Amino acid sequence: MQDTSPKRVAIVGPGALGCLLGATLCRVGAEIWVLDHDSQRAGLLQHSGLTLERAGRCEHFSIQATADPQRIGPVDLVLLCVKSPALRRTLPSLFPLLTEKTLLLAWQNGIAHLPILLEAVLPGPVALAVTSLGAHLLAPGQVCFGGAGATTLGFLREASPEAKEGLDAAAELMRTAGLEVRVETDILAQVWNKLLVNVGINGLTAIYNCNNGELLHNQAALAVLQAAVLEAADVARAKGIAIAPEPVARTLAVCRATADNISSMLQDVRQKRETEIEGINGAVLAEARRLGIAAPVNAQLFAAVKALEKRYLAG
Ligand code: KPL
Repeated sequence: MQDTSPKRVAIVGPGALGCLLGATLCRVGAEIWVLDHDSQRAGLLQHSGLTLERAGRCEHFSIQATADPQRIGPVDLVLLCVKSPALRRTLPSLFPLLTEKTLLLAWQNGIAHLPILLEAVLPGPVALAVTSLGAHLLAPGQVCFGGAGATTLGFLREASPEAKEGLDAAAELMRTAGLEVRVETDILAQVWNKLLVNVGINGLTAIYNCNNGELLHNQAALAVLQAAVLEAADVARAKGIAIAPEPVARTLAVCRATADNISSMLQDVRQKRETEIEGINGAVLAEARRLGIAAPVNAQLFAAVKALEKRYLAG
């Protein structure tokens, strides 16, 4: 049988998730490259590699890192881990990595990335990854595991048999590395089910400046979480999306499973970066308006995070 396992893997964006995936795939012997728009940080990663801290233990991995995609050249698999606000400007820099066989796997939260990926003209197949893995960065290249969670992969558009084989091989590589990964045909439902979780957790953790688990002990936050998730579930159902039962209970389960994790949105706020609020509560609000559905709690969360962002982005 032909070995279709991805050998050369490029991680684009060495944030918490990118570093976690890089370190995890190093374990199974894949050749890992990290592409970073920041050449200074790329130099640091090239020199110091990745460190993964998990359950009090630290593991170190050597990788290759660069800000120059030409140095990497064509790869089998691209794990696109930049945040959705950076997606549009990142895609053109990926062409040196891509052939018609390269699978591009996009790991963004929310739904803002969907139209960008659908519009993009790229040489190879594009698939989405929807994950509940938790991780946060301690320093550049040093990542702390924040909770195990399932990852689902699937194509946004109809894919060729070769592309499907490529996705199965990527899933198998990740499973070999110890991740819980499955391939689904209805990835849009997965995207929305994850969106509902992010709708409930991300904005609130940014507003209360707390880890995911602390939301469970904050009655005011819990009431907002529940209302925001139910509003988003109504919007999803009105769009005909197959939402899994008990979205609030599932969101609380993610809070428990990733209790020590600093959500990606709180990490953005602490680092004074643009957040993904537009693609999460903002996107729910926009869809609700289009459908004539009220979403006042999502509107409040959106406004509160935008106000937080404005304070540091303006300064
Ligand atoms: O996806 C996440 C995020 O932080 O963006 C969760 C699942 C909430 C884990 O922190």
